[in-house]
Amino acid sequence: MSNTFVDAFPKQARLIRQAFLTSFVALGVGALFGLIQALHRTDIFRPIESTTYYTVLTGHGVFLVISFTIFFLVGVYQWAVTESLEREPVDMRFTWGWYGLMVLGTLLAAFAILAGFTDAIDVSADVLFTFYAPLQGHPLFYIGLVVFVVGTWLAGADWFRTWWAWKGDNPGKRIPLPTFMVLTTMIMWYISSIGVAVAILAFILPWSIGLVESINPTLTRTLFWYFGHPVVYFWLLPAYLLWYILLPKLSGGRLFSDPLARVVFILFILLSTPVGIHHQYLDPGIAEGFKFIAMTNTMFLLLPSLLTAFTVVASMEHGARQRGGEGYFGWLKSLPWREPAFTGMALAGLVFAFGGFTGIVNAGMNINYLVHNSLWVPGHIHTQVGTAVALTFMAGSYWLVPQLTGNRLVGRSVALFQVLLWFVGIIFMTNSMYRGGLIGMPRRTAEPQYDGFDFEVAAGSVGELNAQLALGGVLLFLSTMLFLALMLLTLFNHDSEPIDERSIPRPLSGPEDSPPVLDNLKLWVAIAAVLVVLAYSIPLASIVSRGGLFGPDVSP
Ligand code: HAS
Ligand code: CU
Repeated sequence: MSNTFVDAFPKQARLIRQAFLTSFVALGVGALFGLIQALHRTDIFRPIESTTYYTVLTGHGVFLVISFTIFFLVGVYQWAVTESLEREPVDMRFTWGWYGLMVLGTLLAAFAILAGFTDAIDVSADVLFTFYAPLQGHPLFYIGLVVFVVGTWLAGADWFRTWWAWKGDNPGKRIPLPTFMVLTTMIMWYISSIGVAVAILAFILPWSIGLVESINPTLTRTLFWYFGHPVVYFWLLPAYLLWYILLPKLSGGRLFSDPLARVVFILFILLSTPVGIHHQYLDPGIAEGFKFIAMTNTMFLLLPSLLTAFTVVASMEHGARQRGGEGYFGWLKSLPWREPAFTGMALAGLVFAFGGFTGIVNAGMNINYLVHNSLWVPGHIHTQVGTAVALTFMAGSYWLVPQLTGNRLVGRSVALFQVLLWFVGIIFMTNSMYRGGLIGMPRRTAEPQYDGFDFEVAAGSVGELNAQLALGGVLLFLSTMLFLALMLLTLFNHDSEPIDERSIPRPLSGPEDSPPVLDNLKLWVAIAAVLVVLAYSIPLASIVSRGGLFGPDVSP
Protein backbone atom coordinates (compact mmCIF):
# COMPACT_ATOMS: atom_id res chain seq x y z
CA MET A 1 0.00 0.00 0.00
CA SER A 2 1.47 3.35 -0.96
CA ASN A 3 1.94 5.76 1.85
CA THR A 4 -0.32 8.59 0.69
CA PHE A 5 -3.73 8.74 -0.89
CA VAL A 6 -2.49 10.94 -3.72
CA ASP A 7 0.06 8.32 -4.76
CA ALA A 8 -2.60 5.63 -4.91
CA PHE A 9 -5.45 7.65 -6.47
CA PRO A 10 -4.07 10.81 -8.11
CA LYS A 11 -7.24 11.56 -10.12
CA GLN A 12 -9.44 11.30 -7.04
CA ALA A 13 -7.05 13.40 -5.01
CA ARG A 14 -7.35 16.13 -7.63
CA LEU A 15 -11.13 16.20 -7.45
CA ILE A 16 -11.14 16.19 -3.66
CA ARG A 17 -8.57 18.99 -3.51
CA GLN A 18 -10.82 20.99 -5.81
CA ALA A 19 -13.87 20.35 -3.61
CA PHE A 20 -11.89 21.40 -0.52
CA LEU A 21 -10.67 24.52 -2.26
CA THR A 22 -14.24 25.55 -3.10
CA SER A 23 -15.25 24.78 0.45
CA PHE A 24 -12.44 26.91 1.88
CA VAL A 25 -13.22 29.90 -0.34
CA ALA A 26 -16.79 29.79 0.99
CA LEU A 27 -15.38 29.50 4.53
CA GLY A 28 -13.28 32.62 4.06
CA VAL A 29 -16.14 34.77 2.73
CA GLY A 30 -18.61 33.39 5.28
CA ALA A 31 -16.18 34.09 8.12
CA LEU A 32 -15.69 37.68 6.99
CA PHE A 33 -19.47 38.18 6.94
CA GLY A 34 -19.67 36.65 10.42
CA LEU A 35 -17.14 39.15 11.72
CA ILE A 36 -19.09 42.07 10.22
CA GLN A 37 -22.28 40.86 11.87
CA ALA A 38 -20.78 40.26 15.28
CA LEU A 39 -19.38 43.80 15.30
CA HIS A 40 -22.53 45.37 13.83
CA ARG A 41 -25.13 43.91 16.15
CA THR A 42 -23.03 44.69 19.20
CA ASP A 43 -22.68 48.25 17.85
CA ILE A 44 -18.88 48.18 18.03
CA PHE A 45 -18.05 48.81 14.39
CA ARG A 46 -20.55 49.44 11.61
CA PRO A 47 -19.09 49.59 8.11
CA ILE A 48 -22.49 48.68 6.62
CA GLU A 49 -26.03 50.06 6.69
CA SER A 50 -28.49 48.19 8.88
CA THR A 51 -30.52 47.19 5.81
CA THR A 52 -27.41 45.52 4.35
CA TYR A 53 -27.10 43.54 7.58
CA TYR A 54 -29.58 40.99 6.23
CA THR A 55 -27.62 40.56 3.00
CA VAL A 56 -24.54 39.86 5.11
CA LEU A 57 -26.51 37.54 7.39
CA THR A 58 -27.87 35.58 4.44
CA GLY A 59 -24.39 35.28 2.91
CA HIS A 60 -22.94 34.21 6.27
CA GLY A 61 -25.52 31.45 6.63
CA VAL A 62 -25.62 30.21 3.04
CA PHE A 63 -21.86 30.28 2.36
CA LEU A 64 -21.06 28.52 5.62
CA VAL A 65 -23.81 25.99 6.20
CA ILE A 66 -24.48 25.20 2.56
CA SER A 67 -21.31 25.82 0.55
CA PHE A 68 -18.50 25.30 3.08
CA THR A 69 -20.01 22.25 4.74
CA ILE A 70 -21.38 20.44 1.70
CA PHE A 71 -18.36 20.94 -0.56
CA PHE A 72 -16.27 19.57 2.29
CA LEU A 73 -18.71 16.69 2.65
CA VAL A 74 -18.41 15.64 -0.98
CA GLY A 75 -14.62 15.79 -0.69
CA VAL A 76 -14.51 13.64 2.44
CA TYR A 77 -17.06 11.18 1.08
CA GLN A 78 -15.22 10.82 -2.22
CA TRP A 79 -12.10 10.07 -0.16
CA ALA A 80 -13.95 7.62 2.12
CA VAL A 81 -15.52 5.62 -0.72
CA THR A 82 -12.34 5.47 -2.81
CA GLU A 83 -10.15 4.60 0.16
CA SER A 84 -12.39 1.98 1.74
CA LEU A 85 -13.47 0.22 -1.48
CA GLU A 86 -10.01 0.74 -3.01
CA ARG A 87 -11.79 1.60 -6.18
CA GLU A 88 -12.27 4.59 -8.48
CA PRO A 89 -15.63 5.88 -9.78
CA VAL A 90 -17.10 4.10 -12.80
CA ASP A 91 -16.85 7.23 -14.96
CA MET A 92 -14.72 10.16 -13.89
CA ARG A 93 -16.50 12.56 -16.28
CA PHE A 94 -19.71 11.97 -14.35
CA THR A 95 -17.85 12.72 -11.12
CA TRP A 96 -16.57 16.05 -12.45
CA GLY A 97 -20.08 16.64 -13.80
CA TRP A 98 -21.75 16.68 -10.40
CA TYR A 99 -18.98 18.78 -8.95
CA GLY A 100 -19.51 21.23 -11.82
CA LEU A 101 -23.25 21.39 -11.15
CA MET A 102 -22.63 22.13 -7.49
CA VAL A 103 -20.28 24.96 -8.42
CA LEU A 104 -22.74 26.38 -10.95
CA GLY A 105 -25.56 26.31 -8.39
CA THR A 106 -23.35 28.00 -5.82
CA LEU A 107 -22.36 30.75 -8.25
CA LEU A 108 -25.99 31.49 -9.16
CA ALA A 109 -27.13 31.63 -5.52
CA ALA A 110 -24.06 33.64 -4.51
CA PHE A 111 -24.69 36.13 -7.30
CA ALA A 112 -28.30 36.59 -6.18
CA ILE A 113 -27.19 37.20 -2.59
CA LEU A 114 -24.21 39.45 -3.29
CA ALA A 115 -26.16 41.56 -5.79
CA GLY A 116 -28.07 42.75 -2.71
CA PHE A 117 -25.09 45.00 -1.93
CA THR A 118 -25.78 47.23 -4.89
CA ASP A 119 -28.86 49.02 -6.21
CA ALA A 120 -27.40 49.00 -9.72
CA ILE A 121 -28.97 45.63 -10.52
CA ASP A 122 -32.44 44.66 -9.43
CA VAL A 123 -31.47 41.33 -7.88
CA SER A 124 -31.41 40.40 -4.21
CA ALA A 125 -32.07 37.44 -1.95
CA ASP A 126 -32.03 38.70 1.65
CA VAL A 127 -34.00 35.64 2.72
CA LEU A 128 -31.61 34.16 5.32
CA PHE A 129 -30.36 30.59 5.08
CA THR A 130 -33.82 29.30 6.00
CA PHE A 131 -35.38 31.06 2.93
CA TYR A 132 -39.04 30.21 3.65
CA ALA A 133 -42.02 32.46 3.00
CA PRO A 134 -43.01 35.22 3.49
CA LEU A 135 -39.45 36.35 2.65
CA GLN A 136 -38.99 36.27 -1.09
CA GLY A 137 -35.74 36.28 -3.08
CA HIS A 138 -34.84 36.58 -6.74
CA PRO A 139 -35.57 33.39 -8.78
CA LEU A 140 -31.83 32.98 -9.48
CA PHE A 141 -31.29 32.22 -5.79
CA TYR A 142 -33.76 29.33 -5.80
CA ILE A 143 -32.59 28.05 -9.18
CA GLY A 144 -29.04 28.04 -7.84
CA LEU A 145 -30.12 26.03 -4.80
CA VAL A 146 -31.93 23.49 -6.97
CA VAL A 147 -28.94 23.04 -9.29
CA PHE A 148 -26.69 22.64 -6.26
CA VAL A 149 -28.93 20.01 -4.66
CA VAL A 150 -29.23 18.08 -7.93
CA GLY A 151 -25.41 18.04 -7.96
CA THR A 152 -25.38 16.43 -4.50
CA TRP A 153 -27.98 13.87 -5.61
CA LEU A 154 -25.76 12.87 -8.52
CA ALA A 155 -22.75 12.68 -6.19
CA GLY A 156 -24.70 10.17 -4.11
CA ALA A 157 -25.62 8.24 -7.26
CA ASP A 158 -21.93 8.14 -8.15
CA TRP A 159 -21.01 6.64 -4.77
CA PHE A 160 -23.81 4.07 -5.05
CA ARG A 161 -22.54 3.15 -8.52
CA THR A 162 -19.00 2.63 -7.25
CA TRP A 163 -20.35 0.48 -4.44
CA TRP A 164 -22.49 -1.63 -6.80
CA ALA A 165 -19.45 -2.25 -9.01
CA TRP A 166 -17.45 -3.24 -5.93
CA LYS A 167 -20.27 -5.51 -4.75
CA GLY A 168 -20.22 -7.35 -8.08
CA ASP A 169 -16.56 -8.20 -7.49
CA ASN A 170 -17.00 -8.94 -3.77
CA PRO A 171 -20.25 -10.91 -3.42
CA GLY A 172 -21.39 -11.54 0.15
CA LYS A 173 -18.80 -9.20 1.70
CA ARG A 174 -19.86 -6.66 4.35
CA ILE A 175 -19.88 -3.02 3.22
CA PRO A 176 -16.68 -1.38 4.52
CA LEU A 177 -17.60 1.00 7.34
CA PRO A 178 -16.65 4.34 5.72
CA THR A 179 -18.67 3.46 2.60
CA PHE A 180 -21.54 2.32 4.81
CA MET A 181 -21.51 5.76 6.45
CA VAL A 182 -21.52 7.49 3.07
CA LEU A 183 -24.42 5.44 1.67
CA THR A 184 -26.58 5.79 4.78
CA THR A 185 -25.98 9.55 4.90
CA MET A 186 -27.04 9.83 1.28
CA ILE A 187 -30.20 7.79 1.86
CA MET A 188 -31.13 10.21 4.62
CA TRP A 189 -30.33 13.10 2.28
CA TYR A 190 -32.51 11.71 -0.55
CA ILE A 191 -35.46 11.16 1.77
CA SER A 192 -35.24 14.61 3.33
CA SER A 193 -34.22 16.85 0.44
CA ILE A 194 -37.40 15.87 -1.42
CA GLY A 195 -39.16 18.24 1.02
CA VAL A 196 -37.16 21.30 0.05
CA ALA A 197 -37.26 20.35 -3.63
CA VAL A 198 -41.07 20.28 -3.56
CA ALA A 199 -41.21 23.52 -1.54
CA ILE A 200 -39.02 25.34 -4.04
CA LEU A 201 -40.13 23.82 -7.35
CA ALA A 202 -43.87 23.65 -6.71
CA PHE A 203 -44.37 26.81 -4.67
CA ILE A 204 -41.57 29.25 -3.85
CA LEU A 205 -39.94 29.45 -7.28
CA PRO A 206 -43.24 29.90 -9.23
CA TRP A 207 -44.20 32.55 -6.65
CA SER A 208 -40.86 34.32 -6.98
CA ILE A 209 -41.10 34.28 -10.79
CA GLY A 210 -44.68 35.61 -10.55
CA LEU A 211 -46.48 32.58 -11.98
CA VAL A 212 -48.64 32.30 -8.89
CA GLU A 213 -49.80 35.20 -6.76
CA SER A 214 -49.62 33.67 -3.32
CA ILE A 215 -48.52 30.55 -1.48
CA ASN A 216 -49.49 28.90 1.78
CA PRO A 217 -46.68 29.91 4.15
CA THR A 218 -47.44 27.21 6.73
CA LEU A 219 -47.23 24.56 4.02
CA THR A 220 -43.90 25.75 2.64
CA ARG A 221 -42.49 26.23 6.15
CA THR A 222 -43.49 22.70 7.06
CA LEU A 223 -41.92 21.32 3.88
CA PHE A 224 -38.82 23.38 4.63
CA TRP A 225 -38.47 22.00 8.16
CA TYR A 226 -39.16 18.47 6.92
CA PHE A 227 -35.75 19.00 5.28
CA GLY A 228 -34.41 21.57 7.75
CA HIS A 229 -33.76 19.18 10.58
CA PRO A 230 -32.14 16.33 8.60
CA VAL A 231 -29.90 18.83 6.82
CA VAL A 232 -28.16 19.45 10.16
CA TYR A 233 -27.13 15.79 10.17
CA PHE A 234 -25.97 16.14 6.58
CA TRP A 235 -23.44 18.60 8.03
CA LEU A 236 -22.76 16.49 11.09
CA LEU A 237 -22.32 13.00 9.64
CA PRO A 238 -19.10 13.71 7.71
CA ALA A 239 -17.73 15.01 11.02
CA TYR A 240 -18.92 11.80 12.70
CA LEU A 241 -17.20 9.82 9.95
CA LEU A 242 -13.93 11.59 10.77
CA TRP A 243 -14.45 10.99 14.52
CA TYR A 244 -15.10 7.27 13.97
CA ILE A 245 -12.39 6.70 11.38
CA LEU A 246 -9.59 9.12 12.29
CA LEU A 247 -9.89 9.86 16.03
CA PRO A 248 -9.18 6.24 17.14
CA LYS A 249 -6.15 6.07 14.84
CA LEU A 250 -4.81 9.46 15.95
CA SER A 251 -5.34 8.45 19.60
CA GLY A 252 -3.07 5.48 18.99
CA GLY A 253 -5.76 2.80 19.11
CA ARG A 254 -8.60 1.20 17.22
CA LEU A 255 -12.31 1.87 16.81
CA PHE A 256 -14.16 0.28 19.74
CA SER A 257 -17.07 -1.15 17.77
CA ASP A 258 -17.90 -1.25 14.07
CA PRO A 259 -21.41 -2.70 14.71
CA LEU A 260 -22.34 0.17 17.04
CA ALA A 261 -21.21 2.66 14.41
CA ARG A 262 -23.46 0.99 11.85
CA VAL A 263 -26.43 1.11 14.23
CA VAL A 264 -25.82 4.84 14.75
CA PHE A 265 -25.97 5.62 11.04
CA ILE A 266 -29.08 3.46 10.58
CA LEU A 267 -30.80 5.34 13.39
CA PHE A 268 -30.07 8.57 11.55
CA ILE A 269 -31.83 7.21 8.44
CA LEU A 270 -34.87 6.23 10.49
CA LEU A 271 -35.25 9.18 12.82
CA SER A 272 -33.75 12.29 11.20
CA THR A 273 -36.82 13.25 9.20
CA PRO A 274 -39.97 12.66 11.30
CA VAL A 275 -38.90 15.39 13.76
CA GLY A 276 -38.88 18.59 11.69
CA ILE A 277 -41.94 20.01 13.42
CA HIS A 278 -39.76 20.66 16.50
CA HIS A 279 -38.78 23.86 14.66
CA GLN A 280 -42.44 24.85 14.53
CA TYR A 281 -43.60 24.53 18.14
CA LEU A 282 -44.61 28.19 17.96
CA ASP A 283 -46.26 28.02 14.54
CA PRO A 284 -50.01 28.40 14.63
CA GLY A 285 -51.88 26.06 12.30
CA ILE A 286 -50.25 22.82 13.44
CA ALA A 287 -52.10 20.91 16.13
CA GLU A 288 -50.35 20.36 19.48
CA GLY A 289 -50.57 16.57 19.12
CA PHE A 290 -48.31 16.57 16.04
CA LYS A 291 -45.85 18.76 17.88
CA PHE A 292 -45.88 16.29 20.73
CA ILE A 293 -45.10 13.41 18.34
CA ALA A 294 -42.20 15.41 16.86
CA MET A 295 -40.88 16.03 20.38
CA THR A 296 -41.04 12.32 21.26
CA ASN A 297 -39.22 11.34 18.06
CA THR A 298 -36.59 14.01 18.72
CA MET A 299 -35.85 12.57 22.15
CA PHE A 300 -35.32 9.13 20.52
CA LEU A 301 -33.04 10.80 18.02
CA LEU A 302 -30.63 11.67 20.84
CA LEU A 303 -29.73 8.00 20.98
CA PRO A 304 -27.36 7.83 17.97
CA SER A 305 -25.42 10.82 19.29
CA LEU A 306 -25.24 9.40 22.81
CA LEU A 307 -24.02 6.09 21.31
CA THR A 308 -21.42 8.08 19.38
CA ALA A 309 -20.21 9.80 22.53
CA PHE A 310 -19.77 6.37 24.09
CA THR A 311 -18.08 4.63 21.14
CA VAL A 312 -15.75 7.45 20.16
CA VAL A 313 -14.64 8.22 23.73
CA ALA A 314 -14.15 4.47 24.40
CA SER A 315 -11.94 4.28 21.30
CA MET A 316 -9.94 7.28 22.49
CA GLU A 317 -9.53 5.68 25.90
CA HIS A 318 -8.36 2.46 24.26
CA GLY A 319 -5.80 4.45 22.26
CA ALA A 320 -4.60 6.31 25.35
CA ARG A 321 -4.14 3.05 27.27
CA GLN A 322 -2.12 1.65 24.33
CA ARG A 323 0.12 4.66 24.79
CA GLY A 324 0.61 3.85 28.47
CA GLY A 325 -2.31 5.84 29.94
CA GLU A 326 -3.66 4.70 33.32
CA GLY A 327 -6.35 5.47 35.91
CA TYR A 328 -10.01 6.45 35.71
CA PHE A 329 -9.27 9.80 34.13
CA GLY A 330 -5.46 9.75 34.08
CA TRP A 331 -5.52 8.21 30.58
CA LEU A 332 -6.69 11.57 29.23
CA LYS A 333 -3.13 12.83 29.76
CA SER A 334 -1.78 10.17 27.40
CA LEU A 335 -3.74 11.41 24.41
CA PRO A 336 -1.72 13.12 21.64
CA TRP A 337 -2.62 16.68 22.62
CA ARG A 338 0.25 18.13 20.58
CA GLU A 339 -1.32 16.78 17.39
CA PRO A 340 -3.56 19.53 15.90
CA ALA A 341 -5.78 17.09 14.00
CA PHE A 342 -6.47 15.17 17.20
CA THR A 343 -6.87 18.15 19.52
CA GLY A 344 -9.15 20.01 17.13
CA MET A 345 -11.48 17.05 16.76
CA ALA A 346 -11.49 16.25 20.48
CA LEU A 347 -12.33 19.87 21.37
CA ALA A 348 -15.02 19.87 18.68
CA GLY A 349 -16.51 16.78 20.35
CA LEU A 350 -16.39 18.46 23.74
CA VAL A 351 -18.22 21.53 22.46
CA PHE A 352 -20.72 19.25 20.73
CA ALA A 353 -21.59 17.66 24.04
CA PHE A 354 -22.65 21.10 25.36
CA GLY A 355 -24.44 21.94 22.14
CA GLY A 356 -26.24 18.60 22.28
CA PHE A 357 -27.61 19.43 25.71
CA THR A 358 -28.87 22.79 24.46
CA GLY A 359 -30.51 20.85 21.61
CA ILE A 360 -32.39 18.86 24.24
CA VAL A 361 -33.56 22.16 25.75
CA ASN A 362 -34.73 23.35 22.32
CA ALA A 363 -36.56 20.12 21.74
CA GLY A 364 -38.67 20.37 24.91
CA MET A 365 -42.01 21.76 23.73
CA ASN A 366 -42.66 24.00 26.69
CA ILE A 367 -39.11 25.20 27.38
CA ASN A 368 -38.72 25.96 23.66
CA TYR A 369 -41.12 28.87 24.18
CA LEU A 370 -38.43 30.49 26.32
CA VAL A 371 -35.57 30.20 23.83
CA HIS A 372 -37.23 30.27 20.40
CA ASN A 373 -36.14 33.18 18.19
CA SER A 374 -33.78 34.38 20.90
CA LEU A 375 -29.99 34.61 20.69
CA TRP A 376 -29.92 31.21 22.38
CA VAL A 377 -30.62 29.55 19.01
CA PRO A 378 -27.57 31.05 17.25
CA GLY A 379 -25.66 29.89 20.36
CA HIS A 380 -26.85 26.37 19.62
CA ILE A 381 -26.04 26.74 15.91
CA HIS A 382 -22.48 27.90 16.60
CA THR A 383 -21.69 25.08 19.00
CA GLN A 384 -23.11 22.52 16.56
CA VAL A 385 -22.45 23.28 12.93
CA GLY A 386 -20.19 26.20 13.84
CA THR A 387 -17.83 24.12 15.96
CA ALA A 388 -18.60 20.40 16.14
CA VAL A 389 -18.68 20.40 12.34
CA ALA A 390 -16.48 23.35 11.32
CA LEU A 391 -13.67 22.67 13.80
CA THR A 392 -13.71 18.95 12.95
CA PHE A 393 -13.43 19.79 9.25
CA MET A 394 -10.51 22.12 9.90
CA ALA A 395 -8.75 19.66 12.19
CA GLY A 396 -9.50 16.80 9.81
CA SER A 397 -7.92 18.83 7.00
CA TYR A 398 -4.66 18.89 8.93
CA TRP A 399 -4.53 15.14 8.42
CA LEU A 400 -6.35 14.85 5.08
CA VAL A 401 -4.72 17.62 3.06
CA PRO A 402 -1.20 16.12 3.41
CA GLN A 403 -2.76 12.85 2.18
CA LEU A 404 -4.29 14.65 -0.80
CA THR A 405 -1.22 16.65 -1.75
CA GLY A 406 1.68 14.51 -0.58
CA ASN A 407 2.92 17.63 1.24
CA ARG A 408 3.74 17.77 4.93
CA LEU A 409 1.55 20.11 7.01
CA VAL A 410 3.23 23.48 7.45
CA GLY A 411 3.30 25.02 10.94
CA ARG A 412 2.15 22.16 13.17
CA SER A 413 2.38 24.31 16.30
CA VAL A 414 0.54 27.19 14.64
CA ALA A 415 -2.16 24.68 13.68
CA LEU A 416 -2.40 23.61 17.32
CA PHE A 417 -2.72 27.26 18.32
CA GLN A 418 -5.39 27.74 15.63
CA VAL A 419 -7.69 25.02 16.99
CA LEU A 420 -7.20 26.25 20.57
CA LEU A 421 -7.97 29.81 19.47
CA TRP A 422 -11.20 28.55 17.91
CA PHE A 423 -12.12 26.78 21.13
CA VAL A 424 -11.55 29.91 23.23
CA GLY A 425 -13.40 32.10 20.69
CA ILE A 426 -16.43 29.86 20.58
CA ILE A 427 -16.66 29.73 24.35
CA PHE A 428 -16.83 33.51 24.57
CA MET A 429 -19.26 33.82 21.71
CA THR A 430 -21.69 31.05 22.58
CA ASN A 431 -21.60 31.75 26.31
CA SER A 432 -22.83 35.26 25.62
CA MET A 433 -25.37 34.04 23.07
CA TYR A 434 -26.87 31.46 25.41
CA ARG A 435 -27.02 33.87 28.31
CA GLY A 436 -28.32 36.68 26.12
CA GLY A 437 -31.04 34.40 24.77
CA LEU A 438 -32.20 33.56 28.27
CA ILE A 439 -32.70 37.23 29.11
CA GLY A 440 -34.63 37.71 25.87
CA MET A 441 -32.09 39.10 23.39
CA PRO A 442 -33.56 38.47 19.93
CA ARG A 443 -31.80 36.73 17.05
CA ARG A 444 -31.67 37.97 13.45
CA THR A 445 -31.86 41.66 14.09
CA ALA A 446 -29.51 44.46 13.15
CA GLU A 447 -30.88 46.83 15.74
CA PRO A 448 -31.63 45.01 18.95
CA GLN A 449 -33.24 47.36 21.50
CA TYR A 450 -32.63 46.79 25.15
CA ASP A 451 -34.72 49.38 26.98
CA GLY A 452 -34.10 49.40 30.68
CA PHE A 453 -30.96 47.27 30.47
CA ASP A 454 -27.65 48.50 31.75
CA PHE A 455 -25.16 49.07 28.91
CA GLU A 456 -22.12 49.56 31.12
CA VAL A 457 -19.59 46.76 30.77
CA ALA A 458 -20.39 45.23 34.17
CA ALA A 459 -20.82 41.52 34.86
CA GLY A 460 -24.22 40.32 33.72
CA SER A 461 -25.01 43.47 31.74
CA VAL A 462 -25.90 43.68 28.07
CA GLY A 463 -22.60 45.50 27.61
CA GLU A 464 -20.70 42.55 29.02
CA LEU A 465 -22.55 40.05 26.83
CA ASN A 466 -22.00 42.18 23.73
CA ALA A 467 -18.30 42.54 24.49
CA GLN A 468 -17.95 38.77 24.83
CA LEU A 469 -19.84 38.17 21.62
CA ALA A 470 -17.68 40.60 19.67
CA LEU A 471 -14.46 39.25 21.20
CA GLY A 472 -15.49 35.70 20.35
CA GLY A 473 -16.33 36.75 16.79
CA VAL A 474 -12.92 38.39 16.32
CA LEU A 475 -11.06 35.34 17.69
CA LEU A 476 -13.03 32.99 15.42
CA PHE A 477 -12.28 35.16 12.42
CA LEU A 478 -8.55 35.22 13.20
CA SER A 479 -8.58 31.47 13.73
CA THR A 480 -10.23 30.92 10.32
CA MET A 481 -7.67 33.12 8.60
CA LEU A 482 -4.82 31.19 10.27
CA PHE A 483 -6.35 27.94 9.09
CA LEU A 484 -6.68 29.16 5.51
CA ALA A 485 -3.10 30.46 5.52
CA LEU A 486 -1.77 27.11 6.76
CA MET A 487 -3.73 25.28 4.08
CA LEU A 488 -2.33 27.54 1.37
CA LEU A 489 1.25 27.10 2.61
CA THR A 490 0.80 23.33 2.82
CA LEU A 491 -0.44 23.23 -0.77
CA PHE A 492 2.93 24.62 -1.90
CA ASN A 493 5.13 22.81 0.60
CA HIS A 494 6.97 20.37 -1.65
CA ASP A 495 9.62 19.21 0.82
CA SER A 496 10.50 15.55 1.13
CA GLU A 497 9.78 15.00 4.81
CA PRO A 498 7.54 12.00 5.46
CA ILE A 499 3.86 12.33 6.39
CA ASP A 500 1.60 10.12 8.47
CA GLU A 501 0.86 6.57 7.27
CA ARG A 502 -2.52 6.42 5.50
CA SER A 503 -3.72 3.03 6.73
CA ILE A 504 -6.70 2.87 9.10
CA PRO A 505 -6.43 0.24 11.87
CA ARG A 506 -9.05 -2.51 12.13
CA PRO A 507 -11.82 -2.02 14.74
CA LEU A 508 -11.62 -3.93 18.03
CA SER A 509 -15.02 -5.42 17.26
CA GLY A 510 -15.43 -5.78 13.50
CA PRO A 511 -18.45 -6.15 11.19
CA GLU A 512 -18.36 -9.94 11.61
CA ASP A 513 -19.66 -9.38 15.17
CA SER A 514 -22.95 -7.99 13.85
CA PRO A 515 -25.84 -9.52 11.88
CA PRO A 516 -25.68 -8.92 8.09
CA VAL A 517 -29.19 -7.42 8.23
CA LEU A 518 -27.52 -4.16 9.28
CA ASP A 519 -26.29 -3.85 5.69
CA ASN A 520 -29.77 -4.37 4.24
CA LEU A 521 -30.21 -0.76 3.14
CA LYS A 522 -33.56 -1.40 1.42
CA LEU A 523 -35.09 -2.47 4.73
CA TRP A 524 -34.01 0.77 6.46
CA VAL A 525 -35.35 2.86 3.59
CA ALA A 526 -38.71 1.10 3.87
CA ILE A 527 -38.99 1.63 7.63
CA ALA A 528 -37.89 5.27 7.29
CA ALA A 529 -40.57 5.84 4.64
CA VAL A 530 -43.27 4.46 6.92
CA LEU A 531 -42.16 6.72 9.79
CA VAL A 532 -42.15 9.76 7.51
CA VAL A 533 -45.67 9.00 6.31
CA LEU A 534 -46.88 8.52 9.89
CA ALA A 535 -45.32 11.78 11.08
CA TYR A 536 -46.22 14.01 8.14
CA SER A 537 -49.26 12.82 6.19
CA ILE A 538 -51.95 14.04 8.59
CA PRO A 539 -50.29 17.38 9.47
CA LEU A 540 -49.73 18.17 5.78
CA ALA A 541 -53.26 17.13 4.86
CA SER A 542 -54.72 19.33 7.57
CA ILE A 543 -52.55 22.32 6.60
CA VAL A 544 -53.65 22.01 2.95
CA SER A 545 -57.29 21.44 3.80
CA ARG A 546 -57.42 24.64 5.85
CA GLY A 547 -55.01 26.90 3.97
CA GLY A 548 -55.15 25.55 0.40
CA LEU A 549 -52.12 24.65 -1.68
CA PHE A 550 -51.52 28.26 -2.72
CA GLY A 551 -52.96 30.04 0.27
CA PRO A 552 -56.57 30.52 1.35
CA ASP A 553 -59.14 31.51 -1.24
CA VAL A 554 -59.91 35.08 -0.19
CA SER A 555 -62.09 36.05 -3.15
CA PRO A 556 -65.50 37.40 -2.04
FE1 HAS B 1 -30.35 21.72 16.49
C1 HAS B 1 -32.33 24.50 15.96
C2 HAS B 1 -32.79 20.33 18.46
C3 HAS B 1 -28.45 18.86 16.88
C4 HAS B 1 -28.23 22.80 14.03
N1 HAS B 1 -30.29 23.35 15.24
C5 HAS B 1 -31.19 24.39 15.20
C6 HAS B 1 -30.78 25.34 14.20
C7 HAS B 1 -29.63 24.82 13.63
C8 HAS B 1 -29.33 23.58 14.31
C9 HAS B 1 -28.83 25.43 12.49
O1 HAS B 1 -35.79 20.78 18.99
C10 HAS B 1 -31.47 26.67 13.89
C11 HAS B 1 -32.38 26.65 12.71
C12 HAS B 1 -32.96 28.03 12.50
O2 HAS B 1 -32.24 28.89 11.97
O3 HAS B 1 -34.08 28.29 12.93
N2 HAS B 1 -30.56 19.96 17.52
C13 HAS B 1 -31.62 19.61 18.29
C14 HAS B 1 -31.38 18.31 18.91
C15 HAS B 1 -30.14 17.90 18.45
C16 HAS B 1 -29.65 18.94 17.57
C17 HAS B 1 -32.27 17.57 19.83
N3 HAS B 1 -28.66 20.99 15.65
C18 HAS B 1 -28.06 19.78 15.93
C19 HAS B 1 -26.90 19.61 15.09
C20 HAS B 1 -26.83 20.73 14.29
C21 HAS B 1 -27.95 21.57 14.65
C22 HAS B 1 -26.00 18.40 15.12
C23 HAS B 1 -25.86 21.10 13.23
C24 HAS B 1 -24.83 20.39 12.85
N4 HAS B 1 -32.18 22.32 17.11
C25 HAS B 1 -33.05 21.58 17.87
C26 HAS B 1 -34.33 22.30 17.99
C27 HAS B 1 -34.20 23.49 17.28
C28 HAS B 1 -32.84 23.47 16.74
C29 HAS B 1 -35.53 21.88 18.70
C30 HAS B 1 -35.26 24.60 17.10
C31 HAS B 1 -35.01 25.72 18.03
C32 HAS B 1 -35.97 26.86 17.78
O4 HAS B 1 -36.82 27.12 18.63
O5 HAS B 1 -35.88 27.52 16.73
C33 HAS B 1 -29.45 16.58 18.78
O6 HAS B 1 -29.09 15.92 17.59
C34 HAS B 1 -28.24 16.74 19.65
C35 HAS B 1 -27.70 15.41 20.13
C36 HAS B 1 -26.31 15.53 20.69
C37 HAS B 1 -25.89 15.04 21.86
C38 HAS B 1 -24.44 15.20 22.28
C39 HAS B 1 -23.64 13.88 22.31
C40 HAS B 1 -22.21 14.15 22.56
C41 HAS B 1 -21.17 13.76 21.78
C42 HAS B 1 -19.78 14.22 22.12
C43 HAS B 1 -18.74 13.15 22.24
C44 HAS B 1 -17.45 13.71 22.71
C45 HAS B 1 -16.26 13.56 22.06
C46 HAS B 1 -15.05 14.28 22.54
C47 HAS B 1 -16.10 12.76 20.82
C48 HAS B 1 -26.80 14.35 22.81
C49 HAS B 1 -21.35 12.87 20.58
C50 HAS B 1 -14.56 13.78 23.85
C51 HAS B 1 -13.40 14.58 24.23
C52 HAS B 1 -12.57 14.23 25.24
C53 HAS B 1 -11.45 15.09 25.55
C54 HAS B 1 -12.77 12.98 26.02
CU1 CU C 1 -34.00 20.38 14.31
